Amino acid sequence: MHSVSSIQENAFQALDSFQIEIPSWGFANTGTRFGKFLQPAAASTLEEKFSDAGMVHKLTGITPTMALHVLWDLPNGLSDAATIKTLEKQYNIASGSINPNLFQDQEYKFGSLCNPSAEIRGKAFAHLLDSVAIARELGSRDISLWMPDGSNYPGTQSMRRRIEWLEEALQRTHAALAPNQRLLIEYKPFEPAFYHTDIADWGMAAHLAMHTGPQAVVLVDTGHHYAAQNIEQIVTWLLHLNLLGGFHFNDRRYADDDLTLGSIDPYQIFRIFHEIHLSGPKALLQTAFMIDQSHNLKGKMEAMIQTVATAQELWLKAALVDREALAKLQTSCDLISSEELFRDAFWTDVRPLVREWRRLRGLPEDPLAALKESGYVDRIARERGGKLAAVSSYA
Ligand code: LRH
Ligand code: MN
Ligand code: MN
Repeated sequence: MHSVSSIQENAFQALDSFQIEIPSWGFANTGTRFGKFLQPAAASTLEEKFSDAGMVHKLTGITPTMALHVLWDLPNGLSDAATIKTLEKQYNIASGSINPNLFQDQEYKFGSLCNPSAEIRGKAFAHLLDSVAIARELGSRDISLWMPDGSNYPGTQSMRRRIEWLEEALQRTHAALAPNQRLLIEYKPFEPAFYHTDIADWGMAAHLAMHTGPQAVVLVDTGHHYAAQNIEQIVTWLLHLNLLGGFHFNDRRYADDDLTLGSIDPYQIFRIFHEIHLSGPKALLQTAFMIDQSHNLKGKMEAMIQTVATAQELWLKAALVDREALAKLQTSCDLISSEELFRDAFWTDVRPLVREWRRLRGLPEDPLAALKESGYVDRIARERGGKLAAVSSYA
């Protein structure tokens, strides 16, 4: 049995080790392919996104970086980096992962890096190199690549040739990385392509990472799996192979729903976090925790804070698993006791511990309530008035 103070010590250590990156596009108006419901408080300029991210960090203390999407946030490429550096200082938020955008240009109708046209593949590759240069200029470690490439009808594309084009482009991108940079390869089974997707699952992404080079790793977006897939087992394999680069966290009921984290299945995130805790501090350093959600009904600020706080609570719950005791129970195949030990940690109400941790660090004990009291959302809603931001409906 552990004493109350050792539980608290363990808990605070776990909380001190946890940070999560917020996406710039989570503050903008997004929607589905059927349309967008505009929110008066949504951000439509880069400065507004930085301001919102700064507020989330001020209230939670664990979101020091914001992921940027090149086309949405740096429409002029590298020359926008100077503006970003000013905003970083002004709003106390650093640039996080840099996301190339290979899915909006009309030329990418039949693919980007896998397009049968050498000219279009070249254009997509040039965009990757620009993204690497932007990341370097902004001091970002990770270039986070997701491609929409695929096809809609059998027989219409050579899946084989597209693998070869992709392998080549990724290797050439790897050659441009600085020693401290990484290329994160994200997979997704379908959407926008509905017959085949060029990087459809973790096996393909793992192969590409291994083939590309030591600085290429896999990104797991929790929304990018078929229903019923065991995501924590995929995470375990990637950790075993030293190929886990990071996560895009969100929740879903059907497909890539991009709902707030834990709104549907918090136990799954707990199980994923348990595998990371099991792998130790080195795995944690190499694993980028990022949010990729786009909620078109909930308020942007509220939804972001909900997700950040939920991630923090689930991280802590998973830290509370007595891993030594669990290993012994697993070895003796004591099914009930091992499962109950696991479930006990999940069902522990960690909110008082998190509140105490926040209080000791001078943070609001309830960030959602603090947001409301601050009047921030009312103010930005008045000032911004629901302008439409340019964000794709794939998000
Ligand atoms: C694709 C995706 C990818 C994009 C983001 C906006 O579904 O998850 O990570 O960059 O959405
Ligand atoms: Mn994603
Ligand atoms: Mn997605």
